Amino acid sequence: MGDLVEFKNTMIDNKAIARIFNEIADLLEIKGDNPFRIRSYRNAATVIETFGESFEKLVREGTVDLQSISGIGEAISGKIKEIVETGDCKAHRDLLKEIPPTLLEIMQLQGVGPKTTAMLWKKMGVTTVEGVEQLAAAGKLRDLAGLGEKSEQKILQSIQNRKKVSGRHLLGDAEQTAHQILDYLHAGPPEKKKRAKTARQKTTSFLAVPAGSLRRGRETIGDVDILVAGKNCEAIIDRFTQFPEVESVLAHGDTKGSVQLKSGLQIDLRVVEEKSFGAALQYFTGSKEHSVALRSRAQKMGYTINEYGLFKVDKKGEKEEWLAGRTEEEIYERLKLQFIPPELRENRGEIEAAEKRELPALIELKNVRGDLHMHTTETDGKATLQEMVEAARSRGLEYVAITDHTKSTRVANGMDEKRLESQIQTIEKLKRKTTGITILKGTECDILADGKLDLSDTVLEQLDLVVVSIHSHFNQSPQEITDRLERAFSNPHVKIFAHPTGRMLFHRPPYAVDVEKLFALAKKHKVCLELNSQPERLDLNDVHLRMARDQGVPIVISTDSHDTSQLDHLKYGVLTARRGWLEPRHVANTLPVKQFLKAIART
Ligand code: DGT
Ligand code: CA
Ligand code: CA
Ligand code: ZN
Repeated sequence: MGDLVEFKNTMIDNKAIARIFNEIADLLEIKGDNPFRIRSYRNAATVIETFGESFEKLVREGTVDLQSISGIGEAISGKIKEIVETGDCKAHRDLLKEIPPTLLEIMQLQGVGPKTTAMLWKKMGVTTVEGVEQLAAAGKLRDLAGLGEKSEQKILQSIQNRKKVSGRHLLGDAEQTAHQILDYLHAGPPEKKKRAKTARQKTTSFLAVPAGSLRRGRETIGDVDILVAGKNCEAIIDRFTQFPEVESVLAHGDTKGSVQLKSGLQIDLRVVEEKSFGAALQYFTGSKEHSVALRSRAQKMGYTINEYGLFKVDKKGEKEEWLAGRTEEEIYERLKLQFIPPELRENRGEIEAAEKRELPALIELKNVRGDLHMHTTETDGKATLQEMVEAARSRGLEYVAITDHTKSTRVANGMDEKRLESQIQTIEKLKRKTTGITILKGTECDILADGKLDLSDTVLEQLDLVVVSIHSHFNQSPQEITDRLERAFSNPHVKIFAHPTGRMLFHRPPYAVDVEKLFALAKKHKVCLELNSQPERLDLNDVHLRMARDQGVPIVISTDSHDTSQLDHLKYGVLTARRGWLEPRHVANTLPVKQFLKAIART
């Protein structure tokens, strides 16, 4: 939304003025205002944008009566002057107070006009593209007057296209793509050599691993870096450039290939000698900040490191002797450091900790025994209760909590007390038939604007696990949110606060939660904070997790799955937890179910 307000104190070109008028027209259309008035703003916008001279200049010089220009009436002329003089327009501002500005983004989607936007807002309470995406993905948009399934697909496509242009990519998307490419590379030789079986054996003799921000598990990825060591490397680069999803080949050399995929993601592949694979992996994993600090340590010790290895330096500062480089481990060892896991390599104190041999024993995927946040077809999930439980069991989880939405979240078909009680019965029945996994009866209960919970205590007390979250009134002040949380957390049934800051990567900033106060409240009331593993959430983030850890705030890692396949998102949560320096002991759902329930009990 930054582009709505960016032009204060700057030159106002015709385009900027036109944009304000177009937005006024958009907002009036959403409002259902007089069509003639809307038309006059649109006309004026076109006239201004295509006009030969700068309106700013015309206004400042004052020699031309703006109203003499065809398409510019009295009202518009006044507003042009106002915009040139103040950089802003009151009518525009007033409309933005009345109508959520994020609706303008919805209206820009293909297949969505002002009427649909208004309907989404007024009838369904949807104000963000993300909300539209959820509805469309759940097949709930098609029933909206006159839309149909085809338009729904078109809208979904348009939302996906929109994501591509943002420059960075979600960890989840990048990781999946990287794995597809690695599988593809390992599956065979380049197209031109058709010697399927024997060649397959040959090409398995190379090592290919992701490096860069992907290996460090950052929440967003600029480009994917892949490192390859082995023989027959030209063939590997050839095959790489022939990956079916490639849109264009950016570079194709002897030791390096670079491609842009149809999704917009760029992949760099580098081939290195086995002897320096560890050094190259260390170098291309980064981060740059970590590597800089590491290099300066090496220098002090009389070494130098680069992507080829660690070398001893003579008195003249020249490379003397190759000492290490085959593995990362031997490089860190030479530098008298504990091996530093990639997720910690951000120069946030890891080198100092490694020197003292005090690195955390980071949590691993296999440590997580339960998943405490997931949805079923009862609300906005795509899989049934049975399917979710079965999928969790087949992934080796020891327990799951079923946490469907509550009635205030109408877009997700949230449940009232009656429906939840009936789900409780269903779960009881399923529990009697199920072995090998413990099913916890839960809810993801909305915290209403004033901090009250969306369900009555009489039904909350029948549950094993009450997860609460904020899904509305995102624009409250920090104080209002603190008060809201204080009230919610004082309900003794509340055990977990889900996606605590509400941010959605590329979609929505966090609400104005005061994180320090949140941590204090969580500790005071013994409420666990969730690390939500959805790639677009990863909320709490790595920095917050580390603060929470240092302050002794209990954490759980959950997937918030809306489908069986999303149970695998747990790995993104664990990566983020590792970036937050978390050990198993900081994460309550690394405990077996009985101990877990005891640990989160509030009395
Ligand atoms: P990204 O792609 O923006 O998500 O972040 P990275 O960390 O993957 O950065 P990228 O792709 O530009 O480079 C991959 C790694 O290569 C980076 O983490 C460290 C290393 N690297 C790149 N440029 C430099 C450099 O100028 N100096 C040093 N020391 N390392 C570099
Ligand atoms: Ca990268
Ligand atoms: Ca790169
Ligand atoms: Zn949820």
